[in-house]
Amino acid sequence: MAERVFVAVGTNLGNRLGNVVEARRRLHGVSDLQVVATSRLVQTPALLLPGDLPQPDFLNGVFELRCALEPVDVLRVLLRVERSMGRVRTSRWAPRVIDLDLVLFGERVVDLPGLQVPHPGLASRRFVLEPLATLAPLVREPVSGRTIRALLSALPD
Ligand code: A4P
Ligand code: MG
Repeated sequence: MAERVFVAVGTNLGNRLGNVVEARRRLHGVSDLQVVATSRLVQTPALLLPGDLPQPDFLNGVFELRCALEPVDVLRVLLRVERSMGRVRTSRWAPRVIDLDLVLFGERVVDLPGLQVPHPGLASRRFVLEPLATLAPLVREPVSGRTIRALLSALPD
């Protein structure tokens, strides 16, 4: 069976709901790739780096993909969709029209200079775990071996 692939989406500029819908449409239009599910979306205050200026709230969610692509090819697709939607990279954690992160690719572990899977922030981010748990509570994060539901319940309030 094809591996279950999960992509986190985040947006805090412009029409945020429209951005999520448009990202889904563009991803689904890529050959050898389907978006098979979209999580519940959550509005969350921006997690900032120390010293950052305030930012608008995020709309966050997770897409589930089925694809016949390798993880690096999925990342390339995500970066292309971000660019095509007008994402401009300025500083780290700057406000963004669209951010697409590859959070899980089945139980594969990838550690390359430009790609870490599972996404390093996964286990600590409620704004990813909560939507992901609506699609895949019993899927395991392969490094810790813990389920998404367990990671979510382990988060501090
Ligand atoms: N990269 C490596 N691994 C991955 C992966 N698994 N998925 C590389 C996607 N990209 C990956 O990302 C920088 C580089 O990471 C990519 O070029 C890719 O080669 P970026 O999107 O340009 O930079 P970034 O997003 O500003 O930084 P970073 O560290 O990826 O931040 P995050 O984790 O994306 O967090 N607050 C709320 N409430 N909601 C949010 O969604 N997001 C962020 C950014 C901060 N605060 C937030 C949210
Ligand atoms: Mg990113």
